[in-house]
Amino acid sequence: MVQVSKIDSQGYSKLTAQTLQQRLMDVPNVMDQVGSENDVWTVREIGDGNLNLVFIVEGSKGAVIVKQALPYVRLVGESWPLPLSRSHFEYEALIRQNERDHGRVPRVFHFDKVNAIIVMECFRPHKILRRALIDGEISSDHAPQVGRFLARTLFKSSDLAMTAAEKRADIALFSANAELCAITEELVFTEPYWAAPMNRHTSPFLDTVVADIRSHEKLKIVVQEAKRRFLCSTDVLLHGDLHTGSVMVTEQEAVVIDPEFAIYGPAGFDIGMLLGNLWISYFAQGGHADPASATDRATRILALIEAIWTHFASEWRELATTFRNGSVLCIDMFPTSELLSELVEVDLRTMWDDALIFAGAEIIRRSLGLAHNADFEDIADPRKRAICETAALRFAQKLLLDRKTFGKTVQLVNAAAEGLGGYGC
Ligand code: SR1
Ligand code: MG
Repeated sequence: MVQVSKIDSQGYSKLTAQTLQQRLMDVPNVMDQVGSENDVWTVREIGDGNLNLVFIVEGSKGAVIVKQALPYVRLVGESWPLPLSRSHFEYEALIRQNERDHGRVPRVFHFDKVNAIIVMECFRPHKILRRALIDGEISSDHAPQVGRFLARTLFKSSDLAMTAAEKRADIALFSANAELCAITEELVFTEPYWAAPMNRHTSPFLDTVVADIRSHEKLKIVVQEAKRRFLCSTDVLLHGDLHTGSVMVTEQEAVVIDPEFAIYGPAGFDIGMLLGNLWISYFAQGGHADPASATDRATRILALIEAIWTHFASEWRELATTFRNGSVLCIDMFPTSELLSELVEVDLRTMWDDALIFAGAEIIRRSLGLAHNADFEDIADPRKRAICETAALRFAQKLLLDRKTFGKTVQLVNAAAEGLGGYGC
């Protein structure tokens, strides 16, 4: 059982590697995992994300991760304040995700709301999926796990699986995660499309493609319509920031972390974020490996994308047959129905089309907005990086503008990426 801290009334104070043991050693659930007060814990700050402090704490019994929200955006500094409440939304999302897809997210051992601290399961020897892909470690075993995670967490938070009362209460709870959503609204859907001060890109090589994107009215309208769906929809509970840095892997296992951007929204958003980041990785491979290895890795990333979608769709169909206990289309009303199967296929097509648009927007913002990805950033030679980024951006433009011409299947979309020769840089 999760224990809520006794020191709630003392107010927030920032953890350091030196103070952490003192602060947490009286929490029984933490001691159970790490070791008793007589132990000396080893504490290292390992956070390399944009927002929070993250410590790994090791003792005689084992290890935990201690994540603390800072009252500002770590990437930018104190000039950009950010509410500590994101820690609460992450905690609430982790609890729900663990119920909906057991074991696929870290277990929470302790949550301290005032200090915005979550003590959670440490996945070892996992590494961040983004880094694994950069290192050429691409495993097809991840596809069923990630595809099912998406289907289970999204479907089970939809009106097909929740009662209206439960869903309304949950929407109200997560609606307060407004500041984190504002980051997405600005950094994903708005700032990349004008010369916002915090934007950056590989200049001068990307100047032409960036200018093309910023002056393309039709493209900007597609993105604004997608932003509107992100703002208006309360379809399902999203992870909200499901990029390849939010997935940790071994060769056999993939787990999902960091749902602090959780919000109700369109199901295609999580799918599109993840696929967008996988396509980024695909286009970056030429910057990380010799042409033959890059081609091989890139082909395996496309296969991974295809398999994730296939597993997602098949699990969604399965849940739509067996888990329809919500306020809409409930099993009692439609025990079996061919019409219902058609409706499920319509839903899947909508999610797929949305996902392609969100993926396009994600690829664009990671190349010319504020928050970039190591996939491209770690390519030291700017000319080489720009070739990869340009191919990715051209593909993103096609996702936004021409996706209907690709055909409906993931294979055909992948073929459009391949046709651009993204891994030839
Ligand atoms: C200022 S935060 C930038 C990005 O980091 C997070 O992981 C989200 O992706 C956000 O957009
Ligand atoms: Mg994160």
